[in-house]
Amino acid sequence: MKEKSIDKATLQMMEKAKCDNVCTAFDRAAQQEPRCGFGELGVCCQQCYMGPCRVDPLGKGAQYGACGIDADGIVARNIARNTAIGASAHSDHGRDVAHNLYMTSQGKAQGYEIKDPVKLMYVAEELSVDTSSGDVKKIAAEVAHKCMAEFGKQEGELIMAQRAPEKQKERWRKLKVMPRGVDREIVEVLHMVHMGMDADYRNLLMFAIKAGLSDGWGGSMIATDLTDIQFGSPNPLRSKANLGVLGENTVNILVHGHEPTLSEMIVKVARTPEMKALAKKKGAEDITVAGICCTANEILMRQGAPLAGNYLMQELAIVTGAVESMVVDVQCIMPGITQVAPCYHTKIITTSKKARIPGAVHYQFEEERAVDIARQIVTESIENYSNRKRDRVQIPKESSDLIAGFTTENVFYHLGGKFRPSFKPLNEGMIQGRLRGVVGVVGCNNTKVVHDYNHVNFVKELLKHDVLVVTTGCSAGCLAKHGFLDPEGGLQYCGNGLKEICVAVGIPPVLHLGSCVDNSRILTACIEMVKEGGIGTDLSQLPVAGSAPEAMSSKATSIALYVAASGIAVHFYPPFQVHGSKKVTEYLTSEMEKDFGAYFIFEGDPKKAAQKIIAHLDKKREALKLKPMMYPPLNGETDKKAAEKQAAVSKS
Ligand code: NFS
Repeated sequence: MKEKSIDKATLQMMEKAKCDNVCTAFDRAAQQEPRCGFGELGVCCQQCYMGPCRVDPLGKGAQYGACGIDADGIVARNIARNTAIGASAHSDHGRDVAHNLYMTSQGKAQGYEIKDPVKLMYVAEELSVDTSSGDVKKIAAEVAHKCMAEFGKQEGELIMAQRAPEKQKERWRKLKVMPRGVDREIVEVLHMVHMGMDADYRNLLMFAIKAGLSDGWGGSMIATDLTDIQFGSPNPLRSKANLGVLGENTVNILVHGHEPTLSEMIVKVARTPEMKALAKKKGAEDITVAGICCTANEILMRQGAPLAGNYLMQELAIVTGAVESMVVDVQCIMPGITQVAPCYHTKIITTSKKARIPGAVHYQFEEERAVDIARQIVTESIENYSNRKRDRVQIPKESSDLIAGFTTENVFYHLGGKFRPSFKPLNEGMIQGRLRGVVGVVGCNNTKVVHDYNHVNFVKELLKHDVLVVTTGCSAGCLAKHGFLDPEGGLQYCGNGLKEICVAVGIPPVLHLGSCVDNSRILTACIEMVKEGGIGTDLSQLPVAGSAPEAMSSKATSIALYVAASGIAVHFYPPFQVHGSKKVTEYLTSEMEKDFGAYFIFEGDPKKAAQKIIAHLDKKREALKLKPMMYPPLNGETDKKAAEKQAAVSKS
């Protein structure tokens, strides 16, 4: 049987799960086969109780739903609804962070501080908040208020969308997709997909794009900026990734989900002498707090906490038998974890009123009592250490070194060198042909793809062709585990041009930019490239692209749409469920370029997908009349020869 993952630790835990008689997502997904073809193609409609209806894409059976909607309408409606769900998740996250900042400014949030007043001032000025008083709390309160108001704004344009280059904004205005307010656009799309509303696929797609843009240039951007202000902007730091970070003799607490508010506090509390002493008293050497999914990225980027695993490893982390508690907040949390946990001693602790799971203990998170709640959770986890069933423990050895903590602001600094912070070396690298371009590799794992396979093989192909990779989300988790975020380890995959830049600047060839809301950093980094000059005046002209090679969630749909609508071509796999409509598929994969300057590539083979992206970058380079690439790409069998040739060119 084909292996379901390329990650050794994951495979080892899958084997253990089998021995322990534990069912995981991999098993449950297999039980769902064969899937419904109508659903896969997106032509199943469940908008009203006359349904579910389905349209035969082969043209033999029914061509319309009971109400008369055709395949194009059904497909577009499903994508639009999916986008609204994804955009709402990111945006609600952003709203919660804004609320936390506000509570902190009022002195009502226990244990929180405002850690980056410099960024606070920068954002305040952008939001037209008066900063003359220099009063951090007062300014933070106003910034939080202004950001919260962006969600409910009914008219005008999102303030942060003004960061986009002029050409881009003009395009959005012309197409009437410039978002007014975040909630406004999401609700409008949800209204449109109600039965008996919009049946015009193109119109539906435009409104879905608008909701997506309200996520990328609204909810997500607010989440990133306010998290930086509140918890501190990340800076490059070292840490480790994979299940091997769990301690054989430490109390292991896993934080999982997305919002940084509680997890940051748990890390802080777990590092206090008081808690460490309690752990020792109970026979443990220390306390390990590690993360899963995007919570992992949040605490890694700012606190250097290790990353235990990505999305498809959440249950398998429990299977190690060495996890005292898994503390979850919102999004990407499989209800399956409470089915796995009873086989070991692990406590599943839910903390959000919006995400409760049967079988879990619930501690409602409240800013006012954040430290108390964190202390209670850490204490109970320590108490649970003595319940660990030693004969059921098996922790994989795998753990890779990594560097994380890059941001638009500090990448600036690193690429520019200490004394000349600018994006110039990056742009120059592309102009001179040392660097082909930059690709953001992001997103989830999906049981329909061999776990981590697409991320790894897609990135390998890009690096070989001198493409710098930036990464977020569970893709970052994957690339960290497989050694790409380690400056020494990552270099072995690079073409010589990229290698030269990485060595000169001292960065890995894959830069970890954070969680999925931090995809907004990719947008702001692109803006800086445009500002630096020489490679286009609009994001759609840049030799850049995005990819979610193992996409899973609705949030990925929203991200993909706002990235493409921002002029950045997107590879996405498994594909959007649109193939039941020729028109929708054609729009996304081709016609969209005329409107937005970018389009979608739905390709399952990671090597082929990378080659398509490389061809896209080359097309952009040609249009910009950039110099030809300095070095031939490293290729398969000829890798060694090409490397020698490149080394010779380098020397001369
Ligand atoms: Ni993004 Fe992050 Fe992971 Fe996918 Fe889920 S954790 S917000 S949605 S699965 S990358």
